[in-house]
Amino acid sequence: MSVEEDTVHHTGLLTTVRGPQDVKRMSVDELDILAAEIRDFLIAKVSRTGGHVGPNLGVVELTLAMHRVFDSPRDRLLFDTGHQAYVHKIVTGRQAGFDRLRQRGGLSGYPSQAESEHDLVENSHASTALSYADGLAKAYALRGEPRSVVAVVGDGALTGGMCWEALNNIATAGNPLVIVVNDNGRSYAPTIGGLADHLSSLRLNPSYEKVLDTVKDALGSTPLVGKPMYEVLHAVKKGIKDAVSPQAMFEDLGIKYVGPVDGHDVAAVESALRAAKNFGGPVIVHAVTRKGYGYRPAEEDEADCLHGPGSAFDIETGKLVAAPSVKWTHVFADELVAIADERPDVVGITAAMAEPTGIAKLARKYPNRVYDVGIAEQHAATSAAGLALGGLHPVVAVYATFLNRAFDQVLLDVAMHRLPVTFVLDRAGITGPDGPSHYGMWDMSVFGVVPGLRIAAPRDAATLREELREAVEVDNGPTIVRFPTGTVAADLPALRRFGPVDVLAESARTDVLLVAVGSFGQLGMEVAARVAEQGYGVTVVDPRWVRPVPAELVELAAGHRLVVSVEDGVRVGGVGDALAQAMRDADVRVPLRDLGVPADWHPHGTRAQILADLGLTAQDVARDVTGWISRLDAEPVEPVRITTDDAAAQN
Ligand SMILES: Cc1ncc(C[n+]2csc(CCOP(=O)(O)OP(=O)(O)O)c2C)c(N)n1
Repeated sequence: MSVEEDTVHHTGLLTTVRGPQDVKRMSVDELDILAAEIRDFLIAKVSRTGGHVGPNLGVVELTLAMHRVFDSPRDRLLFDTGHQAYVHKIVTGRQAGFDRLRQRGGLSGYPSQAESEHDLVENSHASTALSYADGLAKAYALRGEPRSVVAVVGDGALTGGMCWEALNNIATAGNPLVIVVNDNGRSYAPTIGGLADHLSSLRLNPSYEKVLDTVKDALGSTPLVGKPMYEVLHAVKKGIKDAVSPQAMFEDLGIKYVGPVDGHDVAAVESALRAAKNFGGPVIVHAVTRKGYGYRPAEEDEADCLHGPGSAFDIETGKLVAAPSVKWTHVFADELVAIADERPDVVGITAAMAEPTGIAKLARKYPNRVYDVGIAEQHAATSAAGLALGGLHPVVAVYATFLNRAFDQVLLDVAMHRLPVTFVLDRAGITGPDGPSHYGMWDMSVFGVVPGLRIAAPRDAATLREELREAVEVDNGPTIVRFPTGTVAADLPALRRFGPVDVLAESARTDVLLVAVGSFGQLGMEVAARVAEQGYGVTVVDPRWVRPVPAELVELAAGHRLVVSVEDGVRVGGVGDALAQAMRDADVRVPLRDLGVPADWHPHGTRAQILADLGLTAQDVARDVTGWISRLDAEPVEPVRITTDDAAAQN
């Protein structure tokens, strides 16, 4: 953005906004200026911290209108997924926090109860808002409280099954409730599926023609947007051949439909919302918006309209400032394509995240071997079961945090049938700026209880490639390959392999067996070096396959005086816990200390900061290990020696 453009909108209206009442008293002209100032503000702030810029630029007018028509916090405003609540944060007095958005101690990237009474739920996983709204509306009806409940939900989030379960109930209950469908035609990429087609068909009705015209006019006078938006909307319209009765689907359900309305026209959205508020039953307001509206690099970003740059970006280009590096995701994506070249039975599944998970690379080479199922992780798992029953080997690539939703599907639909499905969990462990609901720290515990499921935690690029190949070779049950977020560290070669276990470091003394899970391999090496300075010998191992617990790991444990495990997942039911159980079962009485993530809600920050808070740095672990082993010197424990066969018999 040029300096000139940057100053155009700075008439200072935004600085007068301390709460929703300040937006309520503005004139329509002032609102237009305020909307432009909010866009400048968002672009300026988020370009420094990273965050969900595209989605928030698309809901500026929508959010202003909501705060004018409804009285938050008395009326309840819910944002599905929660990634598009920045404008709501600005309106509710949190402007100052944007300098430290998503940074430790700073503003959360999602709604946060601790931040404001205007944030009722702490969400970041999609497709829940309608269910919360259903319950709230029922509660207020029963308690006789005349409050409005409003839920904003994107067309992407609407591909999630919970939304439809909620709609079914909302329609039956008949309570007053306003559902604002924020239809920008996109999840990250264009939203897929029958529902998306249906929403597009809604745009074919005569009032949509009017919306298109209005949007066209607005674009003419909005320098940053211009023709592309009109063309995109129009192309969508032209592409739909079969006009079906548009509102029918919702109205058949028993939910009143209002729209479509131009979501960038505050007055139009406002009048639709007022009508909806006064209706006295469940109403859907269908708002057509443009993701990234008003910021050309976002609007023109084919991949995802600058959905959520993870770190600072250049305002002119929208490109990340950080130098590109090789990410775990890239290594996975490349290897998957290599495997698919050799194995025609290998197919990919993504839940609306083809680019972020790397599955897009496979889709580009083999478009008919990748299925984007929408934001539908449960369906992804059971659909994968179907693919496997049909003779294929599906690779389901999701963020670790999102597979939690599909526990029952993994357990009963996949594992009970011993089906060969590989789940690839990206962003496992502590992820950082997205905060507690995005941490992928439960997977090894939650899925560790699934019979017959094998879990691999690679430590570097070489082991990721290798373990992915081992996973897709398994033909009698599901596998998980999990790895963290960010740049993959340099390869750390093993000294030797014992069963599936890689021995990374050994010494003449066998005081401590350090079990370094996944990407903690390098930390293990540093710990060993530090502890060696205190005169103790540490054997560092990477189990590679953490579930089931390798018998060889138990055998190694038996040959040391102390076992310490360190993992990037919750301690309860984690790798350390499972190893302790396997050792008890094998009557190995060597003491074990398990280091990991306490089962708690850990705040957002960088991954390094959170790991440091949890004592998961080489320095902290070395200090702990030295303390524990030197205390054992005071009360020595005799190591018990058993063989691999003994350990296997117990497992
Ligand atoms: C259960 C779940 N799966 C995946 C995601 C990742 N995700 C975040 S936003 C998003 C797209 C949302 O699209 P939409 O609801 O249309 O909102 P938009 O960003 O387009 O405004 C996805 C897939 C998520 N938050 N939750």
